[in-house]
Amino acid sequence: MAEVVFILGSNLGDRLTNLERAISLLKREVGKVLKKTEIYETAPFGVEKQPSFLNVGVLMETFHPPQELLSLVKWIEKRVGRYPTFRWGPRVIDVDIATYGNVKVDTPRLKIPHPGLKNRDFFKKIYFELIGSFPSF
Ligand code: PH2
Ligand code: MG
Ligand code: MG
Repeated sequence: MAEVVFILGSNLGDRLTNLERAISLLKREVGKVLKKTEIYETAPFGVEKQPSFLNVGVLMETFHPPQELLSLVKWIEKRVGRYPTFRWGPRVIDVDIATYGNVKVDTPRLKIPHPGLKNRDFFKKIYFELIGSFPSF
């Protein structure tokens, strides 16, 4: 069993509903929710000319190993209505695996801890709210 930090984002369509649908699918497919953060409205990172995001963090426990978890997450994003755009572009829903216990993963498909934990203030803030300390990697 591992504790996973998910960071979800949405900046297209009904952002709040998109986040809620993703969280309810995470509950159904991934495991128990241990903690949720406030929902934050955040300025777009990377590509600035796009609508602002709603972001939220969820701490969960899961038995799924990382790569399997990623496949589940991609399926959930599709179910919520995600369609392809471009890197850092607008999206209906984004479910990022920020951390997975103390496990490190470095494959082309999946990087854990999520690289965004280094340079995105809202990632750090959400992580802090869930874990009580700032990421040390
Ligand atoms: N996600 C991105 C790109 N930029 N900006 C904010 N504020 N929130 C996000 O979740 C976000 C972003 C790509 O995943
Ligand atoms: Mg992302
Ligand atoms: Mg993503």
